[in-house]
Amino acid sequence: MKGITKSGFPEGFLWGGAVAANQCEGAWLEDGKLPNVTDVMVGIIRDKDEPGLAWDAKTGKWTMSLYDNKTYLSHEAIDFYHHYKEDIALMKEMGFKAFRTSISWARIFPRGDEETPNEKGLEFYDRLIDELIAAGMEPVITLSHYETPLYLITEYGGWTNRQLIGFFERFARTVIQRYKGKVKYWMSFNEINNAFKIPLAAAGVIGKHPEKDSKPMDGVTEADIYQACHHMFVANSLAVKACRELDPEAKMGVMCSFSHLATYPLNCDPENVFGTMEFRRNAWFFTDVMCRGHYPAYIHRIWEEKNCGPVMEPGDEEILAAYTNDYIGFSYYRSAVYSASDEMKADTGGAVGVKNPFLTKCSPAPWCWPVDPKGFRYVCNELTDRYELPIFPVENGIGLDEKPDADGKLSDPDRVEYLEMHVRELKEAIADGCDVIGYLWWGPIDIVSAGTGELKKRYGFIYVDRNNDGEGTMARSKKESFDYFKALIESNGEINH
Ligand code: BGP
Repeated sequence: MKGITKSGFPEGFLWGGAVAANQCEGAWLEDGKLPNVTDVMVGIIRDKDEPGLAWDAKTGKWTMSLYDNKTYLSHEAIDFYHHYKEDIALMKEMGFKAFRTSISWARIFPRGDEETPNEKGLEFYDRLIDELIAAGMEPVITLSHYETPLYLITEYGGWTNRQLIGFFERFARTVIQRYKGKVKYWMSFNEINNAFKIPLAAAGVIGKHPEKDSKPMDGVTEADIYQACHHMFVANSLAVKACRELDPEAKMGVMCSFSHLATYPLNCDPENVFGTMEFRRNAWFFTDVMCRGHYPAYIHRIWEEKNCGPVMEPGDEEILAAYTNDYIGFSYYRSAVYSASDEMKADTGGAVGVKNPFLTKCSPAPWCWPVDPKGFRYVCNELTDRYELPIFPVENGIGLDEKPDADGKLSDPDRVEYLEMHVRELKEAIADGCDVIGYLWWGPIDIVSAGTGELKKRYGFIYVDRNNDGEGTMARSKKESFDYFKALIESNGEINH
């Protein structure tokens, strides 16, 4: 195969890591930034912690109202905003070829609806992106990693409001223009296909007609979510258009959570097989629209039967058709098993169904995400077969609860094993014919968990001294996996043991 080196990976393969602004930067109100949606959430998993929003009957609007008895670790996070140089130097030491983060929308347009950007916010990303390039890394940028500015939700009602398309387009054009020639890989919305699972974080959807004591998600309907998704699809296409016009060398990808695609039927009972197909369509739906440029046939029946189809304006479908994405970015953590007689649940890692007796390893309790490297190869192949586009796993990793020993050492063999097993399967996927751009480890430095808002769930090769109560020095130190990943990158993916 063209350009493949003896390790099985192509030349120029983008090894590296990924984070999100809201999970690492901290400085949540610094230099003009205003809150984004995840700033009022402890973690994004619904029903665990209510978002800090209260209904103000006088104004008839939601307002920020943080809970005194909850810790919002993301507000300071790991203070990447001030530590980025030190952190990038450590990634450079590991030999990273790429680093993914998001440009926090609310740093650039603090409310979201301004005409002109916040220069101080842009200056931070000027420094960050230049630092990455100087360290030899390709910056991979997500436009919104669950980061809709909160004002757009409280004042405009979020993505169900069509006006957000224009606000997002302005944001996309501003940063694409600014980082033209510097950023080659963009992605529009992180895990857009989590819109149904976590509608507030992933699709900025909020209840519209709450009663006095109602909670932010009360009254949210499927129709609201499809409407928000339609607006996000158009906004995504306009971001693709902006990219083609402003920086034709750059690529605009989608970003989906594709652990969902690794959902297997419990057995060959046709009910389970067909149910699995339908369940997987919840994930396919998003790339079907964004990569093929039209709504798939199967969605029309759902819209009709549930009366939940979105309102579209003339010209929308033409925009979707004309501007499809250039590559598929995705996260993969785990697989799931579908049984028609059991309810499927979900967490940030993917779907949660019946226990798979063939998967004997999982991440530690309470998270217990089953480890399934073959599922990774399966997803890569499925995506390639369906869309024939380059694919880019931009999140893969394992969260562990760990502390340095008395000598300050941190041994993490489970992380090394997880990494090795997934890289091995990725190599197979490349041999299968998948066009894989790179491999980005999720959270190469410990950050705040998206799902639960903890710091105790650590993904890093680099340990950060801060705990769930927010205590610690913020000092960074290397775990044993640091050297393993370094060696893996140095050899372009050669597995040594
Ligand atoms: C994905 C998100 C990330 C992330 C990761 C791990 O869903 O894109 O933001 O954090 O999952 O999830 P968690 O942090 O809940 O362990």
